[in-house]
Amino acid sequence: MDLDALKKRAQEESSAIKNLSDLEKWRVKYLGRKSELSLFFDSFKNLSLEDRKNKGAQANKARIFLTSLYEQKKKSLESATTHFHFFDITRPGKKIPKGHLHPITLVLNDIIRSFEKLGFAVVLGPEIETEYYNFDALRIPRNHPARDMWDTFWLQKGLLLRTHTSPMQIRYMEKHEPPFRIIVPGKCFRFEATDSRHEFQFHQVEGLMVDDNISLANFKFIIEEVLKDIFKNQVTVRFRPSYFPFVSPGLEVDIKLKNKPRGQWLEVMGAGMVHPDLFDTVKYPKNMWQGFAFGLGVERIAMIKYGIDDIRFFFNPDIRFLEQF
Ligand code: YSA
Repeated sequence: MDLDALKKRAQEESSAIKNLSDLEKWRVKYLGRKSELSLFFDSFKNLSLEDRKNKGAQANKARIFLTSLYEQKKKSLESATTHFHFFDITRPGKKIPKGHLHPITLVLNDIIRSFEKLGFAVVLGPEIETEYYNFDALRIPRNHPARDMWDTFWLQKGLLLRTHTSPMQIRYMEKHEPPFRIIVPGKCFRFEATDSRHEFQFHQVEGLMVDDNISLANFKFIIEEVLKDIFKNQVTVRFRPSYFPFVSPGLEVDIKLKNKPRGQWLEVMGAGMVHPDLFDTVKYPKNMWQGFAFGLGVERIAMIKYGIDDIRFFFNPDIRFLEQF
C-alpha cells in the first residue's frame, strides 16, 4: 500500500473541511475501524515477522500523522465555531460585585442626618491634636486624675492622637460667636486594651449648642429626638449623673432597645452643660451664654442597631461580616 499517497490525499481532503461533521466523516474514512489503514494493519497477519516489523513501523507513523492532522483540524474548527456560534450579545454579562459602605459609615450618616434635621451644622477637626486642645483647654491639666480617663497615644513635640472629639469645642468657639449648634463627627484613639465594648480606634460625634437660654431640658429633648429618629422609636433612653471636667453638671446617656426590655443598658455618650471656664478660655463675655455639649460613641450605636455584641467585628476585615450590611 502506498502510505505516502494516502497521507497526501488525507491531507488535501482535510484542508478542504469546513465543519466538524465533515471532519468526523474524514476521521471514520482515514482512522476508523474500516479505514484503509486499519485494513492494512489487518493484512499483517499473514506476513513474516521481519515484514510485519517494517510495515508495522511505517503504518504506525502514518497513523500518528493522520491522528495529529485530525487533532489540529478539530482544534481549529472548534475555536472558530466557539467564536462564531457561542458569542451571544444578548446574554447578560458577568455581574461585577459592587462595594458598599461600611456599617460604621452607614450609622454615622444616619446620625448626621438626624442632627441636620434639627438644624445642626457639620464641622470637622484634626485627628492629630495638641495637648492644649485635647486636655488643658478642657480643664484637664497635666497630673489631673481625670487624664486617666483618656489613655493617650502620644506623638512627638507634645502632639497626640485625639482621645475624643471635644477639642473641637474650643477650636470652634475660638472662631465663632454664638448662637450656633454644631456636630463634629470623627475618629478618636485611646491607648487602651480592647474588649467587646472598647476599641483603641473608634468614632465619636461631638455636639455643641450654645445660645442665650439653654438648659439641660434642651439637651434632653434633642438627644431623645435624635435617638428616636435613629432607632425608629424603638429605644429607651436613660440619663445618669457623671463627671467630666469641662461640663457642669455632667451626665452620661445609656440606651436599650424597647423590644429587648431585659437586655443590658449600653452607655452611648458623655455630656453636660458647658463649664463657664470654657467660655472664659475662648473670651466670650461673662454670663452671656449657656450651652450643652456631648460626645456620642458611633460604634456603640451601631452595635445596638445591628445587634452586634462585640465591637471588634467592625475593624476586623472579615468580608463575611461586612457583606451583611
Ligand atoms: C463629655 C462632655 C462634653 O461636654 C462633651 C463630650 C463628652 C464626652 C467625652 N469627650 C468623652 O470622650 N467621654 S467618654 O470617654 O465617656 O466617651 C464618650 C463615648 O464614646 C462613650 O459613651 C462611648 O460610647 C464611646 N467610647 C469611649 N471610649 C470608647 C468608646 N467607644 C469605643 N471604644 C472605646 N474605647
